[in-house]
Amino acid sequence: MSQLRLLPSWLGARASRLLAPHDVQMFNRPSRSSGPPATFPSGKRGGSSSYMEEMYFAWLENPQSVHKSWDSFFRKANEEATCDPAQPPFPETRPAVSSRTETSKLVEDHLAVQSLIRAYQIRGHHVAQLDPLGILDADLDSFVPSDLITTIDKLAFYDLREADLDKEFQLPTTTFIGGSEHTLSLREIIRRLESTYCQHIGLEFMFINDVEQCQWIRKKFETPGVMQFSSEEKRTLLARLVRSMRFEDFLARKWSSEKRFGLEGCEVMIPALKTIIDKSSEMGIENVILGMPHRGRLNVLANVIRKDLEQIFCQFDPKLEAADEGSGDVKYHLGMYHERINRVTNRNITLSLVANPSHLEAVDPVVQGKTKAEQFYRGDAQGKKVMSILVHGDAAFAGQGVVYETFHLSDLPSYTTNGTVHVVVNNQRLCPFFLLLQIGFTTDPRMARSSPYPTDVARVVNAPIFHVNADDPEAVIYVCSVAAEWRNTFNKDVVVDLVCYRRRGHNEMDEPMFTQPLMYKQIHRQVPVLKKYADKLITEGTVTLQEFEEEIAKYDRICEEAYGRSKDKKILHIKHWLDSPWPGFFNVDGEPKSMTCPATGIPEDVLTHIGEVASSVPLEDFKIHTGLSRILRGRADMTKKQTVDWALAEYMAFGSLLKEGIHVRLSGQDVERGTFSHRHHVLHDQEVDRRTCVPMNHLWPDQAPYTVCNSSLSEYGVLGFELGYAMASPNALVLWEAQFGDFHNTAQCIIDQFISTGQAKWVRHNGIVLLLPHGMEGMGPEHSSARPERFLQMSNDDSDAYPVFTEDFEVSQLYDCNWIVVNCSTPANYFHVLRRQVLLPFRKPLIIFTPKSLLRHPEAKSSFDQMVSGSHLSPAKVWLKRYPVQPQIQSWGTSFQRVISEDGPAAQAPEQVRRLIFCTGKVYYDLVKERSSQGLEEQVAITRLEQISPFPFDLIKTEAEKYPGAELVWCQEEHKNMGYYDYISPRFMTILSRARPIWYVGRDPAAAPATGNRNTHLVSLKKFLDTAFNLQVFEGKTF
Ligand SMILES: Cc1ncc(C[n+]2csc(CCOP(=O)(O)OP(=O)(O)O)c2C)c(N)n1
Ligand SMILES: [Mg+2]
Repeated sequence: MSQLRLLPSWLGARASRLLAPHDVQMFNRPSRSSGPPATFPSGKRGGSSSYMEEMYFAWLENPQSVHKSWDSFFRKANEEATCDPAQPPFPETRPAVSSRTETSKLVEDHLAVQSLIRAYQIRGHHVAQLDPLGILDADLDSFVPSDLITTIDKLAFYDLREADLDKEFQLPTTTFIGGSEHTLSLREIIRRLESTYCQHIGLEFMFINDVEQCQWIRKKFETPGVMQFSSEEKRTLLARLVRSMRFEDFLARKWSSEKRFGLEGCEVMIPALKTIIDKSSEMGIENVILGMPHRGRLNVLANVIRKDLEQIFCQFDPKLEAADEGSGDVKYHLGMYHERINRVTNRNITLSLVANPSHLEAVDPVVQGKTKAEQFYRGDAQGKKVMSILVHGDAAFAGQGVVYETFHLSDLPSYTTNGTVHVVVNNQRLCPFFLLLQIGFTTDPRMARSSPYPTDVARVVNAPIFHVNADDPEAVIYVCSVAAEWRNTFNKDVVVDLVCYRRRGHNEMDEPMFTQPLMYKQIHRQVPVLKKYADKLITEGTVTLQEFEEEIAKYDRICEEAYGRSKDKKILHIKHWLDSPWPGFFNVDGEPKSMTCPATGIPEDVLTHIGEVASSVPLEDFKIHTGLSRILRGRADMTKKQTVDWALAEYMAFGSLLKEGIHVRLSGQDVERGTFSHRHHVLHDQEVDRRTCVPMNHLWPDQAPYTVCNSSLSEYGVLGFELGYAMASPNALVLWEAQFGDFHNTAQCIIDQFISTGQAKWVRHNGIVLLLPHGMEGMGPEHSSARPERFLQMSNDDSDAYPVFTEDFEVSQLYDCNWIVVNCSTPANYFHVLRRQVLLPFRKPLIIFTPKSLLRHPEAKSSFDQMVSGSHLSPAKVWLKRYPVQPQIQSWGTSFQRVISEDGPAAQAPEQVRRLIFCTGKVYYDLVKERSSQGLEEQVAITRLEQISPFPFDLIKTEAEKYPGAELVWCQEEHKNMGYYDYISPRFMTILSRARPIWYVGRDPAAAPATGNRNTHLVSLKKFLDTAFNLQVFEGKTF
């Protein structure tokens, strides 16, 4: 709120407030900018009292510190004031009224009033009383905009005078402060503007480019009497505050030395979230997906999601045993899913809170992806049934880039969730009074953000931002109700900034007095919001003291009883904390229904049909580019010859899954065409702007839908989004493709915290597929390596344990691992691994290193034979017959081959073979070429490892045993400290019982993944290929 400084009488006379005396607070608010401005006022700041005050105080302290024009001004004014104290020393800027016509004055005054109204709408929030402690600035700035009428002298800014205050003015159509009145006195106009924009609600919305939306907000907040609550509503609000507050008190009493990241200081968040949910339910929402950090999470689980209290309380017992495999997670990270009746609307509502890691804001895109998927599966394209709510901490909201990335998905057709309500728990501000700080952890907010508010990031998507003083529960409830209405009217994001404080430290074990003693003395004096609100309702007669006390006693009893029951719980089932249950997918115990995977081959006629559609334009009068016609002719030709390249194999995999009712979604940068211009899943009419066709959606009349979408240029946000999408249903193939594999590292948080560890922590399976273009092709250190070593290092299969080869070894190994890492060398195997991903009776993340040059390599082709179901005698099946380790596959048709063994001359006489080279991916083709050029087909066998992790111990053992006299070599094109070597080496040792060495052939260790010099690239390639076929090189070496 506007402030009055201690001025000399001649300044003070001008500065008497227009408003009620309680608005006037007598203390200084230093400006954010250091030191006083150095020049004489001019332009819009001329005559501004706050500016002048700054100057005056600075001048008083040291006349040299201000510009000399100010110095002489104050000297002169002082002299004049000494002569005639009644006379203000300010020069009169306004020309005499008599010199103007009455009409022009009328027009000018009306224009001035219009500007004044607009000034409040734009800048009123800067002086709103947002801080519950009454000492802080939510925008880190004590500056009072000069165009707000905080003191009478500011009327001069608009060329208005005190005498104008009681004149009536016509109200413009851009304000609703008049209600049914069209004119108001200037005094009343200012009073109503102050009451709308400068009290406990601060509105930021005038940057929105849509007039209708601005009008809507103005109407919601400006209309007189909008914030009136029935006594029923007030009692509900009080009861919700009781629950919120007493829940934290209860935990604090029972477990005083436990971390729980309590909500104290922002207890109003519980009624706030409940209001958003109530209002949304009233407007038709049936499913709400929430994401939030640690603070207040247990309270949200208890009082918003309504998780059984004993399930929460039992987690404080250190002796609680875990029923599920995996690491589990701390209580304030777990997710939850609950269907119930909304008591206010009496409608069904499903609430889920998505499990999240400690990494703040990482869950945001995940929540959005899950929300999008739920909308998609319900056919809720407009988001009328499903919505998301994201809760943020102020420091994280301002500091984490993923917040921005997530906002940028909010209006993209394939990523929009049709509006999210964001709630910021804003407990961190600068305290100029004590020059002390309230903190994120221990950081001064001025050091933590460059933007005035922590919420400014939301402005990029034109989301309105409603700041509200969290100690005024009714203001909070009103704002939340409008926010929910906004989301459900315009289907756009909106932010509620709950300006609050933290009664304790960062967590309950933190001592805030270490770093902010005076601030916390002040906080400890602060009357809790519940008491303040209860007192208000008791005073106004809405509730009696007895009713209030009974409400408290009732909830305390509920907690005590639940606490009693919680002591009986000895085992924690994290399965009961799933945020996304998959009904029917697992058996009743949550286990896979089988430990087998059907063969992934498909009938030949299905392959042919998909090939034909892939090479056609299914729409009439649709003209495609001639270059594309050539590509489609190529596909038709391959289909006729029953062969596939990489792109066509992918088509076959996707198309066949669609036929089986599996939704396929492929997302990433430029995925529609494919980074390497090989995919072309979206055809563009060359003559009609924006007319497109996705042939994959024209395969069969009753097929599942195919979504292919170019994403924004984000990895963290988009991968998180797709992960959330894959979370919603097991019956989908959700793929994210990196433009080049190395770009996944800007999404590392999603990979580390969710993909590799998610199941272990939260029991939630996830079948997301990452397509990471990878390969050393002389393109330089960037764009070459998708960093397989990183994924392999995080694989959890034991390098030193000799496995037991049971009949279901292949599938159970997949079940036990944290993710599957493959590098396919043939299109057919790529086809199979994509299909296997969905046909498995459980879900695992799948990381595929995908090719670049192999996309067009003449040898990198597969035949239908390698992809069909049934009794074809394909080379794959010949191989399987010879090494019958996969009985179910043998009888059902072709499948993914974890290892592709040598099938040339060396395999005919394995005992003659002198070297067996194991490799993975594209280097296979270089090796085959080199072997042929050296005529070593009989002496050297080459075996491809297609599934790197979990390591196919069984097949590698068989391969090694097949060539008893051969030296074993691992060859890779990546540098020695990268790629696969460190992963495969100990596993080879285990399976070979350390009886035979596995020699390394490849590039030397290096810091960068690849050279930037093409010639160096070729030289190093030749060098390691020479070594690979130098049969003497390891002679006499020991291991
Ligand atoms: C990405 C990330 N960086 C750092 C942390 C460590 N950390 C945990 S809470 C916290 C302060 C968060 O402040 P804010 O977002 O304002 O939430 P508050 O605790 O004030 O509610 C920090 C830095 C984290 N959890 N995640
Ligand atoms: Mg904070």
